[in-house]
Formats: sequence, C-alpha cells, structure tokens
Amino acid sequence: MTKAYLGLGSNIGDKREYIDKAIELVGQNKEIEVLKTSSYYETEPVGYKEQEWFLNVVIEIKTDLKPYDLLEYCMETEQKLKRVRKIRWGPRTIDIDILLYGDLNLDDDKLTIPHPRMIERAFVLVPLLEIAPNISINNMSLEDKLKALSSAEIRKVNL
Ligand code: GSY
Repeated sequence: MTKAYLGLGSNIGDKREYIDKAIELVGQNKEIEVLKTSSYYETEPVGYKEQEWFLNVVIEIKTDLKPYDLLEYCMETEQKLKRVRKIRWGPRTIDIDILLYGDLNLDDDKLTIPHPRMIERAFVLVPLLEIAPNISINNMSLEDKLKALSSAEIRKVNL
C-alpha cells in the first residue's frame, strides 16, 4: 500500500457536489482507501482568468494501484462526471490530479510525479498542508514553498 495525495478542483455547476461525488467514486475502488479530506477552499483561477472561481480540496489515500492505473482511474472518474476538455486551462466539472505517490519521482509523456506545478499553487499547497502539515518533497519543505508564494486568493469555506 502506498500513501498518495490527489488534488481535486471544480468550477462548473454544483462544485461541491462534483467534488463530493468524485471523492465517493475514488473511495469505491476496492484498491483505494480515502484516509483524509481537507476543508473546501474557494480559489481564484490560476492560468485562464475569465472563468468562475474554483472549489478545491486535497485528499490523502492509501492504494495498491500502480501510478498509471491510479491515473487511469482518476481519468475515468473525471469522465463519469462529464468532464469535457475544451480549453487547456479552462473550466471543468472536475479535475483530479495525482500530486504525490509515496516518495516516487517519475517524469514521462504520460505522467509527472510530484505534480509539476503543485509547488507554485496555493490552491494545492494550502489544503495539502492542512492534512499533511510536515510534508516535504525530496527534502524541500512545502510550508516554506507556500510562504514564498505571492498571495493568490484562496479562502476556506464551510459548505
Ligand atoms: O489544475 C487544476 C485545474 N485548475 C485550477 C484549480 O483547480 N484551481 C484554481 N484556483 N485554478 C486552476 N486553474 C486550473 S487549470
């Protein structure tokens, strides 16, 4: 079993419902156990700005799936929740990113772990540090990385 972290984001329709449904579907895989779920965060879009704010969450899971199988399952879950890829950085019902998979470092055409942009994104680091306060990547403290980020809009919400 490997501990991994997934980042989830939604900015179309009932965002909370998409996030909750995605977490439920992830947990329905018999080779995945959802261990922790962060609070919900409303976050300003990063990248393409002309779109609604996102709702973001990070979850901690334990899994027997290998990284590519986990990726496939995340993509299948996105498809079930009607994700359509139109604009690269554009709106989506649900986005599920593998952030970390144990202490694996992997970089090929299909998959990069740790997620290549996670250390630049407050909408990932804030919920991740909420559920894994002492987490580091290759000895780099993520808390220090977050402190160095310019203050993107992000606020915890009780939904
Ligand atoms: O990478 C995930 C999709 N995404 C997001 C997101 O989840 N939250 C915010 N705030 N901005 C984003 N831009 C993209 S692309």
